[in-house]
Amino acid sequence: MAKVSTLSEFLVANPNHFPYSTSDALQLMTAIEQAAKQVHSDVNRAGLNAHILGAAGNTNVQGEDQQKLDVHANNCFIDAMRSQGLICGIGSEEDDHFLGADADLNPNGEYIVLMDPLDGSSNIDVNVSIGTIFSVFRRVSPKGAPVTEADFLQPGSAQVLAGYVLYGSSTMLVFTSGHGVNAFTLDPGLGLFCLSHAQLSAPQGGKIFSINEGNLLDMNPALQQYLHNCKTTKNSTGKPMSARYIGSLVADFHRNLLKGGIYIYPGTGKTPNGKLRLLYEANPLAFVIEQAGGLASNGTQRIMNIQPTELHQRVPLFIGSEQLVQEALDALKAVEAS
Ligand code: P6P
Repeated sequence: MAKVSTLSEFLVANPNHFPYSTSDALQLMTAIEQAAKQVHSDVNRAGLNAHILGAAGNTNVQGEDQQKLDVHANNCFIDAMRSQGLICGIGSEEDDHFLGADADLNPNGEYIVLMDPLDGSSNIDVNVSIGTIFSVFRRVSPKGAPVTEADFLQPGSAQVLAGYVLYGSSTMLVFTSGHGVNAFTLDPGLGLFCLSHAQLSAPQGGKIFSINEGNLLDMNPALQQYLHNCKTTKNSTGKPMSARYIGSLVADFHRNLLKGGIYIYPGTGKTPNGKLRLLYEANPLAFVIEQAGGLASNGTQRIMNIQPTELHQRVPLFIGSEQLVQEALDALKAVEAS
């Protein structure tokens, strides 16, 4: 039987995968792996430990009810990153402001991390897959100085590492450092993430579209027409497509990455910038999908070209197989041009 690569073995065997240093990559990914295993354990026992289920009784900066596991996962990832000493700053969905030396992060660290520690957490109590999304940049402020907002407001094209953990029927860690996308599945017996999908490539096309159509009537008429066409023969597949919507971004994204498909969370009349966040949801998944041969856009421009202006800014998201995303963007453009 072929030798299975653990995450650490993979990083050591591919020193060119991390432009700065393999030891940095090992330390960063070890921190992420360590926290992911802890969250995996807690998520899988959540049903048995009622005290960690349910709402934490407060809301995050987005005005969303924080789940107890949200807060717990946030603390797990912050603690793991703090212990590595490479990270000078963390921006998290669960924290209003970015964290630096005030959270005992190392001012001499050379990297900042942005994360959604537990995306889709409202699904925890109904046992639906959830995920962690992470994005890593080199700092732009001087080493040793306090971390600054500019360190976090970099375009997605400057990411050095990004990926997600999917807590589903199995727990998977999927990441890219700009040299393709590799997926590692947790072997609970070994307590190690092992390479299960090497150099993942997203199918060019697909027959799945993933969107919450509850907001349909408040969407751009061109998008409404595109979605109607998805249900007829008037789309690139030549037949009605399949609607799949888990309501957990990482799960919907991962299915489309493997099987082909498009996920859309558009702007609407009420929420012109949609719901998803640029820095710790759209950017990291855009890096992954582009490295797998797909596309990620806000409807008019490449997600990773967007110059961020604030930590928690939202952005419309069209992401997935190249042909399907391009078809949706063309449909939007066609109406604009007419
Ligand atoms: P809606 C979960 O809250 C999340 O951020 C994503 O994981 C998910 O895709 C989306 O929101 C679901 O939002 O409005 O369809 O319930």
